[in-house]
Amino acid sequence: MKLKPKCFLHFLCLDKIYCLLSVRNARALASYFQLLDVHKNNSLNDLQFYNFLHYVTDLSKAQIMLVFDLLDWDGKGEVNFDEFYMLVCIIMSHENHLEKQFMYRHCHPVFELLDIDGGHTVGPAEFQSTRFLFNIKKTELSQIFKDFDISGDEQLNYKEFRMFTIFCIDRQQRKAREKLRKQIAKAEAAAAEAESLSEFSFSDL
Ligand SMILES: [Ca+2]
Ligand SMILES: [Ca+2]
Repeated sequence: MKLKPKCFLHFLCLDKIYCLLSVRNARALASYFQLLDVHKNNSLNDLQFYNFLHYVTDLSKAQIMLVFDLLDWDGKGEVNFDEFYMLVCIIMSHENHLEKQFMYRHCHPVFELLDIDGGHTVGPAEFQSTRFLFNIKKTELSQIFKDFDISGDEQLNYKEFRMFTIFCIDRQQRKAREKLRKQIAKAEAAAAEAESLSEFSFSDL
């Protein structure tokens, strides 16, 4: 999933810890939602929703309609502002490589979103069809179930899913620490090299 260039969402700023918009940005988004809501019933139907997502992302029609059905969990044929806001935060998280952070911070709503059949568990097929929302690689799926399906029913219940999100964040933080450590080591090596070079030129004079 990628945001198309020059669309309105590029002007919004997502909080990197909570993966939510500021009050000012949320107000701007509410005004944008009102512009899309041409029938003035505080919701978007599938056609309005499709045109919005088709305009701002590279998602296919099938993916857009799946997202619509996920958000419209009660089958009313409409998406209200709260659901729209959550979707925008998911898109922005994806765009900022914070999708795992979003899953961790908003674990329960995400779990409910991915539980397509409402059976209170997320199965491999549900993960497979929704993985584009949170950038979960196809090759990761079987490992996820191997590692976190403690009860062995080939489904993740909420506790198992929560453990998976904690693991994702932990792995992400470990990678970030490793990256920082490498950057510091590189900077120290460069500084040491510069120092030895300056010593060499002074002794040379
Ligand atoms: Ca399910
Ligand atoms: Ca399980």
